[in-house]
Amino acid sequence: MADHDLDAAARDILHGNDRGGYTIPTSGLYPFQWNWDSAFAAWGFASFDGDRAWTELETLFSAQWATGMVPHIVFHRPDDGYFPGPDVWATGTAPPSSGISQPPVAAIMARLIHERAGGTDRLRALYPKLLAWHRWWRQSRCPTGVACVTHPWESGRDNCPDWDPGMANVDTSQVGTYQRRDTGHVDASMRPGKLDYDRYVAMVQFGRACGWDQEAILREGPFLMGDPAITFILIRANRDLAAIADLLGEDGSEPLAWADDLEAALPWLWNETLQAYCARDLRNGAFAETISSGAALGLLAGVENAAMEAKIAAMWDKVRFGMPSNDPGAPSFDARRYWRGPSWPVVNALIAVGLASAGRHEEEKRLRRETAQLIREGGFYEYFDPLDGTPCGGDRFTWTAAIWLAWANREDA
Ligand code: 9WN
Repeated sequence: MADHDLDAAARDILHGNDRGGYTIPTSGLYPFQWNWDSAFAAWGFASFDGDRAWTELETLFSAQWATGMVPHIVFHRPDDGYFPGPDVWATGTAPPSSGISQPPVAAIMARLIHERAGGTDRLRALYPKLLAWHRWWRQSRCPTGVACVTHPWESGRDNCPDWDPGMANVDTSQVGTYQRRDTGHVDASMRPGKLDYDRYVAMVQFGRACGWDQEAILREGPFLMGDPAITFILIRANRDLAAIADLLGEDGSEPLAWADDLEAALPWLWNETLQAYCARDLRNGAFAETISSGAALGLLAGVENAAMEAKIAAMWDKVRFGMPSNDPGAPSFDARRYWRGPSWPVVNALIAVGLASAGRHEEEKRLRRETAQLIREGGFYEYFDPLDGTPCGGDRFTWTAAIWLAWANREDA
C-alpha cells in the first residue's frame, strides 16, 4: 500500500474507533477510553482535525478526580468485553473509572498538538487541569522523589520485567476466581500469564477494599515501585507544561521546580551493575534485573548518560525493528509476549521525540524508518516481534494509526 493510502487507512481507524468525543484503543479487546492512548490519539487527530484532537483530551479530563488524578480507564458506557470492568474497580466516580492513573504524556502531546494545529483557547482551558494532574503525581506518586507506580497497569508497560521484583511479593491467596476477557480476543501467548493476572487483580482488590485511599495504597499497598520511564516522562511533561504556561502568560515556575526535583532524585534509580536507570522496589530496594525501553526515554527528559546510551544502543542493535521493550540478551526476553520483548510503535514515537529534542537526527530517522516498515508490512497492530516484524496483539489499533499520522509517515528531511 502506498503511504497516502496508509494515511487514509489510519484516519479510517481513528474514525472507526471514535465513540463520540473519545476513541477506544481497539474494538473488542479494549472497549473503553484509556488515558495515554487518548493522548496519542489526539496527536494523530491533530494531523487532520485540530478540533477533534482537543476534544479527545477534553473528554479524558472530564473524568479527572477531585484529587487531580486522571484515571487510567474511563468507562463511559457499559461493555462486558473487558475484565476488570467498572464493577470490579468500584471507585464510585462519575463517570465510572479505574482507581489508578497512567503515564502523564498529555501535556507533552498538548504542546505538540498546539504547535501542529493551534487552538490556544482550548489549551488555556486545559492548562489548570494538566497542572492539577501533575500536582497529584507530585503529591501521590513521588513519596521519596522519583515517580512510582502502585500497579503495573499504571506504568502502561504491564508485564515488563521491570515489575518482576515487586510482583514477586504480591499475595494472591485471597483473589478467588474471575474470568479474563483478553485471551478471548488475542492469542494467550502474546498476553501476560495467569499468575500475572492474579497479582493484578489482588492489587485492584486492595485498592477497592481501602476505598481507593491513595495514602493507604502508598503506605501498605501490595506493590510500589519507582519507574524511570514515568520519571522521565513527568520531567518532560512538567517542562512542557512550563512552556505552555509561558505561552499563555501564566507562571510556570511550579512545574519547572517539580521537574528539577524529579531530576535530582534520579540517582536512586541508577543501577550500578547494569549501568542504567532501572525500576526499583520501594519496599525492599531491589532493582529490576534488566534494562527496558523505559530507559530509552531518558533523552525525553534531557538526561544524557553515555554509559546507559551505550547499553541501549547495543539492545537496539540486537533486533531489526525498533526499540525492543526488554533487552534481547536478558533471560526474561520474550519476543512476542507483550511488554517482555516486543517493539511498540507508540513507545518508539515517544523515544523519537526525545531523540529529536537532543538533536540525534540520524537515530531518530532510523527509529522512524524501522517503525514505518513494521506498519507498512504488518499493518496497524498493537505491537510487533522486534526480530522478524510479526504483528501481535490487537489490530486496527488507535495509537499505532495515530503515531503513523503524527510521526512515522514523515518524509526524511
Ligand atoms: C491494562 C490500552 C492499554 C494500554 C496499556 C497496555 C494495555 C491494559 C490491558 O492496553 O493495558 O491497562 O488490559 O492489558 O499495556 O499500555 O494503555 O491500549
